[in-house]
Amino acid sequence: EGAGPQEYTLIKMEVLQPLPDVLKAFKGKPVSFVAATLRPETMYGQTNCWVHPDIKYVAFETVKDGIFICTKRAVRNMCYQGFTKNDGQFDILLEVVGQDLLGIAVKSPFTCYPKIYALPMLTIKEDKGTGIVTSVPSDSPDDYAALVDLQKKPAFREKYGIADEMILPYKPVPILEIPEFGNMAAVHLYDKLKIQSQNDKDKLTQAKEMVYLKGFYDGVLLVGEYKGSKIQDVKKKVQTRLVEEGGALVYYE
Ligand code: A2H
Repeated sequence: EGAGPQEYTLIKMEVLQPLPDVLKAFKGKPVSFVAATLRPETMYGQTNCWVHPDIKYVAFETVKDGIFICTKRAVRNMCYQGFTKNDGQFDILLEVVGQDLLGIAVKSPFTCYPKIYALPMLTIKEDKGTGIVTSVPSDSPDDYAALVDLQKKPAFREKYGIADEMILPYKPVPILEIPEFGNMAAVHLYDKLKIQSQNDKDKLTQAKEMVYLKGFYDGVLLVGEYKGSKIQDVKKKVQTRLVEEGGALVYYE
């Protein structure tokens, strides 16, 4: 993209035990899906995790955090950032397509839902972040649009073998207040701009721009340790907390 490397918060979403068959080889080790986000302060509102059914993902062993699952492209970056035992080197332990990861249950830091599921998102890009995205439908228009697609289209759920209980109980959580947009900015803009689906590209871009700047400068946290603080004052502190508590790492690309 532009000038220098982009810093992301890498959220560790740990696969719940017992491990599903596709990950059985890693019995006894922690296995995590890892998602790159620019919005660590929104992790209180995670309702699920997104994977692309057709993208290839790999598993590799980290120095301190067990097994990570993400795209091979992301591992190539991570191996130069101290994630692997030998700098610049990694071994691929497993290769799967996203389809094989759908419906897997994980636990993720800071969210009020103790168990969330890996669900399909068709707009994930292979060449950004880890290819896995954490979903915060209250504040991300893309996430809300993709969740509504699944919630209102049983045929779409069936196509990917997603059970109702992986989706229907998961409501967006009010986690930050943005003047004019309320406490569920993404839901507000989805309705206001009459967004139709996760493929409604132009409107989603518009919604993202609107929510982004305003959220950063005027958004106030409604939950957690920094409740009542402005996002711009605590974004970095929330990231530090996530890292200290072992729920996240810092990742650059
Ligand atoms: B964000 P940038 Cl609440 N494909 O995290 C598509 N989208 C991806 C991705 C990929 N491979 N990797 C990361 N992302 C998403 C939270 C969030 C995000 C909120 C609001 C806006 C938002 C929860 N999802 O992003 O191109 C991730 O979603 C708006 C763009 O590097 C990540 O942060 O700027 C963001 O896009 C990174 O996008």
